[in-house]
Amino acid sequence: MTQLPSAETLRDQILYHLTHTQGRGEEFATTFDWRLAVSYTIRDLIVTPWMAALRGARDQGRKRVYYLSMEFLIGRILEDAIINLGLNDSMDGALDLLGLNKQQILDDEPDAALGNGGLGRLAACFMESLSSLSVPAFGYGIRYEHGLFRQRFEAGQQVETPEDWLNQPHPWEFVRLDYSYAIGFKGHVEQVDGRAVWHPGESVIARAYDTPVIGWQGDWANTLRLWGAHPTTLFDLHRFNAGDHTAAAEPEALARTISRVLYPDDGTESGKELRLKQEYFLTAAALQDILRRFLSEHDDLRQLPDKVAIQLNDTHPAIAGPELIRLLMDDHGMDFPTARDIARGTLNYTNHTLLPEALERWSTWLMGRVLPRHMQIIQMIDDDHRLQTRRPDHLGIVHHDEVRMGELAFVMAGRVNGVSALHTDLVKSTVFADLNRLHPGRIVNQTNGVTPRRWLRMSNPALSAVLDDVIGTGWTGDLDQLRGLEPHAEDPALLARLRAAKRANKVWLSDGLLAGLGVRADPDAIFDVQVKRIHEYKRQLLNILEAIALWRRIHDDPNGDWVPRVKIFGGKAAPGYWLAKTVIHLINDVAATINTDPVTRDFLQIAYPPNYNVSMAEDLIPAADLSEQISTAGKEASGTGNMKFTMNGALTIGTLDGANVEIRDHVGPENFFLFGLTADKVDQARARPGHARAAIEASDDLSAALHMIAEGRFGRPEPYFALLDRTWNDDPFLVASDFDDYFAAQRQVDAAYRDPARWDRMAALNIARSGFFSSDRTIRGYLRDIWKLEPGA
Ligand code: 26Y
Repeated sequence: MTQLPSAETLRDQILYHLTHTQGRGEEFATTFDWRLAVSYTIRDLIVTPWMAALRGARDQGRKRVYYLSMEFLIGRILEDAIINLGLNDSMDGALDLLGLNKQQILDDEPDAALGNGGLGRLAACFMESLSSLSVPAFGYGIRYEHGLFRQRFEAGQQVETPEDWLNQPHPWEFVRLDYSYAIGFKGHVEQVDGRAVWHPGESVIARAYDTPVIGWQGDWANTLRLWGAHPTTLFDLHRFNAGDHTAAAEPEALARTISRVLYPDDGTESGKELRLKQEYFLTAAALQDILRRFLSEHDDLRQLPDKVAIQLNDTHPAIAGPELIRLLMDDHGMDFPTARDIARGTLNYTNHTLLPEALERWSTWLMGRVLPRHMQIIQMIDDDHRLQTRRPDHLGIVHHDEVRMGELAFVMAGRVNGVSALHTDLVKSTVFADLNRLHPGRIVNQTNGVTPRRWLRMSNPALSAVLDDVIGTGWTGDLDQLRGLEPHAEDPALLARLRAAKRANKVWLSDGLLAGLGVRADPDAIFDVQVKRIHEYKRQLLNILEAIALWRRIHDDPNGDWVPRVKIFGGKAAPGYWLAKTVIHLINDVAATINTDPVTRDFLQIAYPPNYNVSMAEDLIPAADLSEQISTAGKEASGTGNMKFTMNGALTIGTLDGANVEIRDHVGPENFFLFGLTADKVDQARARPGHARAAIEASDDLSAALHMIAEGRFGRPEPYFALLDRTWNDDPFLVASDFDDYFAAQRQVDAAYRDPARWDRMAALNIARSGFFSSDRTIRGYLRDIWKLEPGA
C-alpha cells in the first residue's frame, strides 16, 4: 500500500461505519457493533488492492491458480488483515482514541472453522501465501452454515454441539448473485445425435460468496469463493396455498442441506450420499466458474492448460476429472482424447494420507445413481488408461464394484504430489507404486509450510519484537532471513530476550488456564503441548501413559530432582470415532486425579482446554516449550503444527515421521529429541505375534501405568477395558513398542531443561533454522514444479 492511514483517519472511518453501516450511536454500541465497524474499516482498505489484482490478472492475461478444497480452516480474519495491511500501530492508536479494548474486539470474532484439521489449515496458509506472492488465484470451497462442531467435556467426555458462525453478519464476504450455477444430480443419460445428454433428476443452485484474502504488505488480494446451496424453486406455492405450509418449504430445506454442515470427520469413512453430493457440488460449481472466466478472455478451450492450473486438495474434489471431460465433450463437442488431454494438462492432485480408511471409495452403484453420466466417463477413463498403458491386467480405477478416487485423481492429474519428503517416498512405494511405474516422474514432493504472518508475527508479538530488533523486519516476507539469528545463538543477552518473550507468553497462557480450567500452570515449568485431531496414529495415548508413569515415579520419590511439567492437550475426536473419544475421556480422568495430588502437584499438571481451534492454537503454540509430534512412523503425512512450534522456539520430541524428518535435518539432530521405530521397521514390529504384550511385560513403567488404569485409579475403569485390551493384544500403532524409548527421550528433555543456557540455545537455533517451513517456499515449489507459472512482482 502506498500511504497508510493514520490513527485519526482510522478512528473517523470506524465511527463512520458504526453510524452508517451498523446504524448505532456510540453510546449504544456493543463490542459486536464496534467489531463490525472496525472490520468494515479494514475491509474498505482491502477492496482497492483486490480489485486491482483481479483487473491486473485479467488485463495481463496471466495464468491463474485454482485451489479446490472441501476445507478452508481460516480462523479469525480481522487481526491477520490488520497486520498484513501494516496497520497494527495505527489501529492500536485509533482504538486508544476511541477508548476501546483491542483484545476484546478481536476475541469477539468467531473462528471460521470450515475444516477439520491439517488439510484445511494448509489450504488457508496457501491462500495467504498466494496473495503474498501476488499470484492470481482463487480458492474454491463450500460455505458451510455450520463449521466444525464445538467441543465440550461432560464428566470428562466429549460432547458435540453445532457451531453457528453464520448466525450473525459476516462482514468479510460479498455475495455474488450473478455468479450462480445450476448443479444437477441423478436422473438419466440419453444419446442424441451421437452426443450424450444428461437429464438430471434433481438440481440446486450454487451461489458464490467471496472473501478477499489480503497478502503480506497489502499489495495483492485473491478471492476465496465459497459456494452456498440454494433451491432452484424457492418454495412450493401450490402446496402452501393448499394449506401444507411445512411441506411447501421442503425444496428449500433439501437444497440447503448440501452446504449445511462440514463433514465432521478426518479419516473414518462413512459413505454418505450427502458427502458425494457435496463433493460434486463444489467441483461442478468451480469448474463452471473457471470455464466461464476462461471463455470471457479466450476462445479456444485447447489453451486451457496454458491459462489454468487446478489443484485438487486430496481426492475430495477428484470428480473434477470426469466433470471437466463431461463439459468439454457434452457441452463443447470435443472428442474423448482431446478432452482427456486438456483435463490432464490442467488438473493436479495432492495426496495427504496413506491410511486406508481415509482413501475415498464410492460404490459404483451410488456413483451411477447420483452421477450417472460421470460413472460412464469414469469407465471410459479407466478403459482408456488400460489401453494406453498396455496393461489390461492393471487393477484400475473401478475395482470390485468401487470407484477408487485416489486412482481416478492420479490418472487424471498432470502432477501428483506428497506433502513431505518421507510421505512422497511412501506414496511412490506403497499406495501408488503401480501407477508410479506406469507414469514415472508424475509424482513430485512439495513439503508443506505455514504462513509466518499468522503463525509468528500475529500470534507471537513478543518474539516478533525481538526478531525485528535483532535481524530487522524482513523475515516476515522472507522467512529464510531468520538465519540471521544464528550468529547470536551464543549471545547471552539475545538468549535472555528470547527467554523473556517465551515467559511472557507462558504467563499469559497460565492466566488463561487458571481462569478457564482452574489448572495451575507454573510458568517456570516445561509447557509440554500436544494439539491436533485425536487419532490413534497420532498417539495421544502414548503421551498420557507417559504422564501416568511419570506421576508414579514422582510419587515414589517425592524429594527427587524432578523438573516441573505442565502437559497440555488440545483436539477434537470425530463424533463417530469411539476409540478416540475414549482417549479424551482417559486424559480428562487422569488429569482430575493427578492435578489434585498434593504430593506431586508442584511437579506435574495436566490441562485439556476444550474446543481446540485455530484461535486456541495461536495462544498455545507461542507458549510451548516442548512440541509433541509422536505419531507412529509412516502414518503422519507431514504435520504442519510441528512447523509452527519450531518457528516459535519450542523443541520437538518426535518420531521420524512426516515433516519431522526435515525439521530435524534443518534444526540439527542435537536440537531435536528423537525416539521410536522408523517407518521401515514399523510393519515388521507389528507383524511379530504378541509384540505389544512382550513390550509391556518388559517395561515396568508401562505395565504399571496400564495396571493403574485397569485398577480404577483414575475413576471407573470399565470405560477403558476395550482400550486396554486393544493395547495389550493388538496395538496397531505400536504404543507399547515405542513407550520406553519415548519415556527415556522425555527424561532427556528434563535434563536439557535443567540447563537453561543449553535449552535457550537449542530454542534459538530452532527458530533460526525454521525458514524452510514457510508456506511461501511451498507455494514457490508448486509454481515451479506443478503449476508452471511465475510469482508476481
Ligand atoms: C475421506 C474424508 C472423510 C476425509 C476428510 C478429511 C479424509 C481426510 C481428511 C483430512 C486429512 C488431513 O487433514 N490430513 C492431514 O493433511 C495435512 C496437510 O497436508 C498433513 O500435514 C497431515 O499430516 C495430514 O494428516
